[in-house]
Amino acid sequence: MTKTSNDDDLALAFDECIARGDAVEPRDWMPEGYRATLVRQISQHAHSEIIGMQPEAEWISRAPSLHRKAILIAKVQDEAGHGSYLYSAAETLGVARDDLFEMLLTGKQKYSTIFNYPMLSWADVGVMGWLGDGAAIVNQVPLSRCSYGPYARAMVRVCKEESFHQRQGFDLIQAMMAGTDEQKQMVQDAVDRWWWPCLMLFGPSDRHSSHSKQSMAWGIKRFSNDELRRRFVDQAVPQIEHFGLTVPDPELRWDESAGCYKFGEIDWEDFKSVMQDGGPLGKERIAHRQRVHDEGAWVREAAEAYARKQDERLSA
Ligand code: BYC
Repeated sequence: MTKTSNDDDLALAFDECIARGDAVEPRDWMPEGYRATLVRQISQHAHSEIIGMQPEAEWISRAPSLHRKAILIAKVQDEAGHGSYLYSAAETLGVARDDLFEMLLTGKQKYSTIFNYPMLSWADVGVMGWLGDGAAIVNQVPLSRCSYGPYARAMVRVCKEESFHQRQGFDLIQAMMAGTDEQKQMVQDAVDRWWWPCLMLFGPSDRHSSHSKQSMAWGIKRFSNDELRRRFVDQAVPQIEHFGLTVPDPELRWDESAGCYKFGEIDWEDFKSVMQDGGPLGKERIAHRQRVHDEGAWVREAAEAYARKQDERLSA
Protein backbone atom coordinates (compact mmCIF):
# COMPACT_ATOMS: atom_id res chain seq x y z
CA MET A 1 0.00 0.00 0.00
CA THR A 2 1.34 3.48 -0.81
CA LYS A 3 1.70 5.99 2.00
CA THR A 4 -0.44 9.16 1.71
CA SER A 5 0.01 12.56 3.30
CA ASN A 6 -3.09 11.77 5.35
CA ASP A 7 -1.21 8.78 6.86
CA ASP A 8 1.64 11.12 7.78
CA ASP A 9 -0.80 13.54 9.45
CA LEU A 10 -2.35 10.71 11.46
CA ALA A 11 1.05 9.39 12.51
CA LEU A 12 2.11 12.89 13.54
CA ALA A 13 -1.09 13.39 15.56
CA PHE A 14 -0.48 10.05 17.29
CA ASP A 15 3.14 10.96 18.13
CA GLU A 16 2.01 14.32 19.51
CA CYS A 17 -0.66 12.65 21.63
CA ILE A 18 1.98 10.30 23.14
CA ALA A 19 4.41 13.21 23.69
CA ARG A 20 1.71 15.24 25.52
CA GLY A 21 0.93 12.23 27.71
CA ASP A 22 -2.71 12.16 26.54
CA ALA A 23 -4.60 8.88 26.40
CA VAL A 24 -5.04 7.05 23.12
CA GLU A 25 -8.64 5.82 22.82
CA PRO A 26 -10.05 2.86 20.80
CA ARG A 27 -11.34 4.95 17.89
CA ASP A 28 -8.15 7.00 17.53
CA TRP A 29 -5.74 6.16 14.74
CA MET A 30 -2.76 4.15 15.99
CA PRO A 31 0.20 2.44 14.31
CA GLU A 32 -0.35 -1.28 13.70
CA GLY A 33 2.72 -2.09 15.83
CA TYR A 34 1.22 -0.17 18.78
CA ARG A 35 -2.06 -2.05 18.43
CA ALA A 36 -0.29 -5.44 18.12
CA THR A 37 1.93 -4.73 21.15
CA LEU A 38 -1.08 -3.85 23.26
CA VAL A 39 -3.04 -6.92 22.14
CA ARG A 40 -0.02 -9.09 23.00
CA GLN A 41 0.62 -7.55 26.40
CA ILE A 42 -2.99 -7.09 27.54
CA SER A 43 -4.09 -10.57 26.48
CA GLN A 44 -1.05 -12.22 28.10
CA HIS A 45 -1.80 -10.22 31.21
CA ALA A 46 -5.44 -11.41 31.12
CA HIS A 47 -4.33 -15.03 30.65
CA SER A 48 -2.04 -14.67 33.69
CA GLU A 49 -4.95 -13.49 35.81
CA ILE A 50 -7.17 -16.44 34.97
CA ILE A 51 -4.43 -19.08 35.05
CA GLY A 52 -3.36 -17.53 38.36
CA MET A 53 -6.72 -18.57 39.85
CA GLN A 54 -5.70 -22.23 39.71
CA PRO A 55 -2.90 -22.56 42.29
CA GLU A 56 -4.82 -20.55 44.89
CA ALA A 57 -8.19 -22.19 44.20
CA GLU A 58 -6.53 -25.52 45.05
CA TRP A 59 -6.15 -24.23 48.62
CA ILE A 60 -9.74 -23.06 49.19
CA SER A 61 -10.88 -26.43 50.56
CA ARG A 62 -7.76 -26.64 52.75
CA ALA A 63 -7.86 -23.12 54.26
CA PRO A 64 -7.34 -23.43 58.04
CA SER A 65 -10.42 -21.40 59.10
CA LEU A 66 -13.72 -20.07 57.75
CA HIS A 67 -12.25 -16.56 57.89
CA ARG A 68 -9.21 -17.50 55.73
CA LYS A 69 -11.44 -19.48 53.36
CA ALA A 70 -13.75 -16.48 52.80
CA ILE A 71 -10.74 -14.24 52.09
CA LEU A 72 -9.22 -16.72 49.64
CA ILE A 73 -12.51 -17.21 47.78
CA ALA A 74 -12.80 -13.43 47.41
CA LYS A 75 -9.23 -13.20 46.11
CA VAL A 76 -9.71 -15.94 43.52
CA GLN A 77 -12.95 -14.28 42.36
CA ASP A 78 -11.10 -10.97 42.04
CA GLU A 79 -8.59 -12.63 39.68
CA ALA A 80 -11.47 -13.75 37.43
CA GLY A 81 -12.68 -10.15 37.43
CA HIS A 82 -9.21 -8.88 36.49
CA GLY A 83 -9.13 -11.31 33.57
CA SER A 84 -12.53 -10.05 32.52
CA TYR A 85 -11.59 -6.33 32.57
CA LEU A 86 -8.39 -7.09 30.67
CA TYR A 87 -10.06 -9.22 27.97
CA SER A 88 -12.58 -6.36 27.56
CA ALA A 89 -9.71 -3.87 27.19
CA ALA A 90 -8.11 -6.14 24.54
CA GLU A 91 -11.44 -6.37 22.67
CA THR A 92 -11.46 -2.59 22.23
CA LEU A 93 -8.45 -3.15 19.92
CA GLY A 94 -10.54 -5.23 17.52
CA VAL A 95 -9.70 -8.76 18.64
CA ALA A 96 -12.23 -11.42 19.63
CA ARG A 97 -12.11 -12.94 23.11
CA ASP A 98 -12.59 -16.45 21.66
CA ASP A 99 -9.47 -16.02 19.52
CA LEU A 100 -7.48 -14.96 22.58
CA PHE A 101 -8.69 -18.03 24.53
CA GLU A 102 -7.67 -20.15 21.55
CA MET A 103 -4.17 -18.65 21.59
CA LEU A 104 -3.82 -19.38 25.30
CA LEU A 105 -5.03 -22.95 24.95
CA THR A 106 -2.82 -23.71 21.96
CA GLY A 107 0.26 -22.15 23.59
CA LYS A 108 0.55 -19.35 21.00
CA GLN A 109 0.35 -16.76 23.76
CA LYS A 110 2.11 -16.86 27.10
CA TYR A 111 1.08 -16.24 30.68
CA SER A 112 3.29 -15.44 33.67
CA THR A 113 5.78 -18.22 34.49
CA ILE A 114 5.12 -17.72 38.22
CA PHE A 115 1.95 -19.81 37.97
CA ASN A 116 3.81 -22.87 36.72
CA TYR A 117 5.39 -23.61 40.09
CA PRO A 118 3.54 -25.72 42.70
CA MET A 119 2.02 -24.28 45.88
CA LEU A 120 3.14 -26.84 48.41
CA SER A 121 1.92 -25.50 51.76
CA TRP A 122 -0.47 -22.99 53.31
CA ALA A 123 2.49 -20.64 53.78
CA ASP A 124 2.76 -20.52 49.96
CA VAL A 125 -0.69 -18.91 49.85
CA GLY A 126 0.56 -16.16 52.16
CA VAL A 127 3.86 -15.67 50.34
CA MET A 128 2.13 -15.60 46.96
CA GLY A 129 -0.09 -12.76 48.25
CA TRP A 130 2.58 -10.88 50.18
CA LEU A 131 5.49 -11.15 47.72
CA GLY A 132 3.78 -12.32 44.51
CA ASP A 133 1.05 -9.68 44.57
CA GLY A 134 3.60 -7.24 45.98
CA ALA A 135 5.70 -7.77 42.84
CA ALA A 136 2.61 -7.59 40.63
CA ILE A 137 1.70 -4.20 42.18
CA VAL A 138 5.17 -2.75 41.52
CA ASN A 139 4.89 -3.95 37.91
CA GLN A 140 1.30 -2.85 37.38
CA VAL A 141 0.89 0.52 39.13
CA PRO A 142 2.84 2.27 36.32
CA LEU A 143 0.54 0.57 33.81
CA SER A 144 -2.33 2.63 35.20
CA ARG A 145 -0.52 5.52 33.45
CA CYS A 146 -0.15 3.54 30.23
CA SER A 147 -0.86 5.55 27.08
CA TYR A 148 -3.80 3.34 26.04
CA GLY A 149 -6.90 4.56 27.92
CA PRO A 150 -8.87 1.29 28.36
CA TYR A 151 -5.79 -0.59 29.67
CA ALA A 152 -4.83 2.24 32.02
CA ARG A 153 -8.38 2.46 33.43
CA ALA A 154 -8.59 -1.31 33.92
CA MET A 155 -5.30 -1.18 35.80
CA VAL A 156 -6.55 1.41 38.31
CA ARG A 157 -9.15 -1.03 39.59
CA VAL A 158 -6.90 -4.08 39.30
CA CYS A 159 -4.21 -2.38 41.41
CA LYS A 160 -6.68 -1.42 44.15
CA GLU A 161 -7.73 -5.06 44.42
CA GLU A 162 -4.12 -6.30 44.23
CA SER A 163 -3.36 -4.11 47.25
CA PHE A 164 -6.00 -6.00 49.22
CA HIS A 165 -4.44 -9.28 48.02
CA GLN A 166 -1.00 -8.17 49.13
CA ARG A 167 -2.35 -7.09 52.50
CA GLN A 168 -4.10 -10.44 53.08
CA GLY A 169 -0.84 -12.25 52.28
CA PHE A 170 1.08 -10.07 54.73
CA ASP A 171 -1.58 -10.66 57.40
CA LEU A 172 -1.47 -14.43 56.85
CA ILE A 173 2.33 -14.46 57.14
CA GLN A 174 2.18 -12.26 60.24
CA ALA A 175 -0.14 -14.82 61.87
CA MET A 176 2.13 -17.73 60.95
CA MET A 177 5.25 -15.90 62.17
CA ALA A 178 3.56 -15.47 65.56
CA GLY A 179 3.01 -19.24 65.66
CA THR A 180 5.13 -22.35 66.23
CA ASP A 181 8.69 -22.98 65.02
CA GLU A 182 7.24 -25.38 62.47
CA GLN A 183 5.00 -22.64 61.05
CA LYS A 184 7.93 -20.21 60.88
CA GLN A 185 9.93 -22.86 59.03
CA MET A 186 7.06 -23.31 56.55
CA VAL A 187 7.17 -19.58 55.81
CA GLN A 188 10.95 -19.59 55.31
CA ASP A 189 10.63 -22.58 52.99
CA ALA A 190 7.94 -20.75 50.97
CA VAL A 191 10.10 -17.59 50.74
CA ASP A 192 13.02 -19.74 49.55
CA ARG A 193 10.94 -21.28 46.78
CA TRP A 194 9.04 -18.13 45.64
CA TRP A 195 11.72 -15.44 45.81
CA TRP A 196 13.27 -16.11 42.41
CA PRO A 197 9.97 -16.72 40.54
CA CYS A 198 8.82 -13.33 41.95
CA LEU A 199 11.91 -11.63 40.48
CA MET A 200 11.26 -13.38 37.14
CA LEU A 201 7.75 -11.87 37.06
CA PHE A 202 9.36 -8.61 35.86
CA GLY A 203 10.53 -10.28 32.64
CA PRO A 204 13.97 -10.71 31.07
CA SER A 205 16.81 -8.33 31.88
CA ASP A 206 16.79 -5.04 29.96
CA ARG A 207 19.56 -6.36 27.69
CA HIS A 208 17.37 -9.26 26.62
CA SER A 209 13.93 -7.62 26.67
CA SER A 210 12.88 -7.51 23.01
CA HIS A 211 9.85 -5.25 23.45
CA SER A 212 10.78 -2.81 26.23
CA LYS A 213 12.45 -0.06 24.20
CA GLN A 214 9.56 0.40 21.77
CA SER A 215 6.91 -0.12 24.47
CA MET A 216 8.52 2.62 26.56
CA ALA A 217 8.74 4.97 23.58
CA TRP A 218 4.99 4.46 23.07
CA GLY A 219 4.24 5.02 26.77
CA ILE A 220 2.85 1.49 27.18
CA LYS A 221 5.53 0.60 29.70
CA ARG A 222 6.73 3.46 31.90
CA PHE A 223 9.79 1.74 33.38
CA SER A 224 12.13 -1.01 32.27
CA ASN A 225 11.96 -4.58 33.61
CA ASP A 226 15.20 -4.18 35.62
CA GLU A 227 14.15 -0.85 37.12
CA LEU A 228 10.88 -2.31 38.44
CA ARG A 229 12.60 -5.48 39.66
CA ARG A 230 15.07 -3.33 41.60
CA ARG A 231 12.21 -1.33 43.18
CA PHE A 232 10.54 -4.55 44.28
CA VAL A 233 13.72 -5.86 45.91
CA ASP A 234 14.15 -2.54 47.76
CA GLN A 235 10.60 -2.82 49.11
CA ALA A 236 10.53 -6.53 49.86
CA VAL A 237 13.88 -7.10 51.61
CA PRO A 238 13.16 -4.88 54.67
CA GLN A 239 9.78 -6.61 55.09
CA ILE A 240 11.37 -10.05 54.91
CA GLU A 241 13.99 -8.99 57.47
CA HIS A 242 11.28 -7.47 59.70
CA PHE A 243 9.84 -10.98 60.09
CA GLY A 244 13.28 -12.42 60.90
CA LEU A 245 13.27 -14.34 57.61
CA THR A 246 16.12 -14.54 55.12
CA VAL A 247 16.32 -14.01 51.36
CA PRO A 248 17.72 -17.04 49.47
CA ASP A 249 20.42 -14.99 47.76
CA PRO A 250 23.98 -15.10 49.14
CA GLU A 251 24.93 -12.09 47.00
CA LEU A 252 22.23 -9.80 48.37
CA ARG A 253 23.67 -6.74 50.11
CA TRP A 254 22.80 -3.10 50.71
CA ASP A 255 24.88 -0.86 48.46
CA GLU A 256 25.36 2.38 50.39
CA SER A 257 26.73 4.37 47.46
CA ALA A 258 23.96 3.31 45.06
CA GLY A 259 21.25 3.61 47.75
CA CYS A 260 19.70 0.27 46.80
CA TYR A 261 20.17 -3.48 47.21
CA LYS A 262 22.50 -5.38 44.94
CA PHE A 263 21.29 -8.89 44.24
CA GLY A 264 22.49 -12.06 42.55
CA GLU A 265 21.85 -13.16 39.00
CA ILE A 266 18.52 -14.79 38.20
CA ASP A 267 18.71 -18.31 36.76
CA TRP A 268 17.72 -17.18 33.26
CA GLU A 269 17.97 -20.71 31.89
CA ASP A 270 15.26 -21.79 34.34
CA PHE A 271 13.16 -18.74 33.36
CA LYS A 272 13.51 -19.53 29.65
CA SER A 273 12.76 -23.20 30.07
CA VAL A 274 9.61 -22.53 32.17
CA MET A 275 8.53 -19.89 29.62
CA GLN A 276 9.06 -22.18 26.65
CA ASP A 277 8.13 -25.62 28.02
CA GLY A 278 5.74 -24.69 30.83
CA GLY A 279 7.95 -25.93 33.69
CA PRO A 280 6.64 -28.30 36.34
CA LEU A 281 2.94 -27.50 35.86
CA GLY A 282 2.40 -25.85 32.45
CA LYS A 283 0.63 -28.81 30.82
CA GLU A 284 -1.60 -29.33 33.85
CA ARG A 285 -2.57 -25.63 33.97
CA ILE A 286 -3.58 -25.59 30.29
CA ALA A 287 -5.41 -28.95 30.51
CA HIS A 288 -7.40 -27.62 33.47
CA ARG A 289 -8.16 -24.38 31.64
CA GLN A 290 -9.33 -26.37 28.58
CA ARG A 291 -11.60 -28.51 30.79
CA VAL A 292 -13.30 -25.56 32.50
CA HIS A 293 -13.56 -23.75 29.15
CA ASP A 294 -15.43 -26.75 27.70
CA GLU A 295 -17.60 -27.13 30.79
CA GLY A 296 -18.50 -23.44 30.60
CA ALA A 297 -19.74 -23.67 26.99
CA TRP A 298 -23.39 -23.76 28.11
CA VAL A 299 -22.92 -20.51 30.10
CA ARG A 300 -21.55 -18.71 27.03
CA GLU A 301 -24.39 -20.10 24.88
CA ALA A 302 -27.01 -19.03 27.46
CA ALA A 303 -25.51 -15.52 27.67
CA GLU A 304 -25.54 -15.20 23.87
CA ALA A 305 -29.16 -16.44 23.67
CA TYR A 306 -30.16 -13.91 26.34
CA ALA A 307 -28.36 -11.08 24.51
CA ARG A 308 -30.09 -12.07 21.23
CA LYS A 309 -33.49 -12.00 22.95
CA GLN A 310 -32.75 -8.59 24.42
CA ASP A 311 -31.77 -7.29 20.94
CA GLU A 312 -35.00 -8.69 19.45
CA ARG A 313 -37.04 -7.06 22.21
CA LEU A 314 -35.33 -3.70 21.67
CA SER A 315 -35.76 -3.78 17.89
CA ALA A 316 -39.43 -4.95 18.07
N1 BYC B 1 6.41 -14.94 32.25
O1 BYC B 1 10.43 -8.08 25.81
P1 BYC B 1 9.85 -8.51 27.10
C1 BYC B 1 -0.04 -11.23 38.62
C2 BYC B 1 7.79 -12.83 27.79
S1 BYC B 1 0.94 -11.68 37.28
C3 BYC B 1 6.16 -15.37 30.97
O2 BYC B 1 10.43 -7.91 28.34
P2 BYC B 1 7.36 -7.11 27.57
C4 BYC B 1 0.24 -11.90 39.88
C5 BYC B 1 7.11 -11.66 27.09
O3 BYC B 1 5.70 -11.85 27.08
C6 BYC B 1 0.27 -10.87 35.93
N2 BYC B 1 6.56 -14.69 29.88
O4 BYC B 1 8.26 -8.32 27.05
C7 BYC B 1 1.40 -12.60 40.08
C8 BYC B 1 7.77 -11.72 25.75
O5 BYC B 1 7.22 -12.81 25.00
P3 BYC B 1 6.41 -12.57 23.60
C9 BYC B 1 1.33 -10.76 34.92
C10 BYC B 1 7.25 -13.56 30.09
O6 BYC B 1 5.97 -7.45 27.24
C11 BYC B 1 1.64 -13.23 41.28
C12 BYC B 1 9.18 -12.13 26.07
O7 BYC B 1 9.14 -12.76 27.33
N3 BYC B 1 1.65 -9.36 34.76
O8 BYC B 1 -0.91 -10.46 38.47
O9 BYC B 1 7.89 -5.81 27.12
C13 BYC B 1 0.72 -13.16 42.30
C14 BYC B 1 10.15 -10.97 26.09
O10 BYC B 1 9.91 -10.11 27.22
C15 BYC B 1 7.54 -13.07 31.37
C16 BYC B 1 1.52 -8.76 33.58
O11 BYC B 1 1.17 -9.38 32.61
C17 BYC B 1 7.09 -13.81 32.47
N4 BYC B 1 7.34 -13.43 33.73
O12 BYC B 1 7.56 -7.16 29.18
C18 BYC B 1 -0.45 -12.50 42.08
C19 BYC B 1 1.79 -7.27 33.56
N5 BYC B 1 8.24 -11.92 31.24
O13 BYC B 1 5.18 -11.80 23.97
C20 BYC B 1 -0.71 -11.83 40.88
C21 BYC B 1 1.74 -6.70 32.19
C22 BYC B 1 8.40 -11.70 29.93
O14 BYC B 1 7.33 -11.81 22.71
N6 BYC B 1 2.86 -7.10 31.41
N7 BYC B 1 7.79 -12.68 29.24
O15 BYC B 1 6.07 -13.95 23.12
C23 BYC B 1 4.09 -6.53 31.48
O16 BYC B 1 4.36 -5.65 32.30
C24 BYC B 1 5.10 -6.97 30.48
O17 BYC B 1 4.45 -7.69 29.46
C25 BYC B 1 6.24 -7.84 31.08
C26 BYC B 1 7.15 -8.28 29.91
C27 BYC B 1 7.06 -7.03 32.05
C28 BYC B 1 5.68 -9.09 31.78
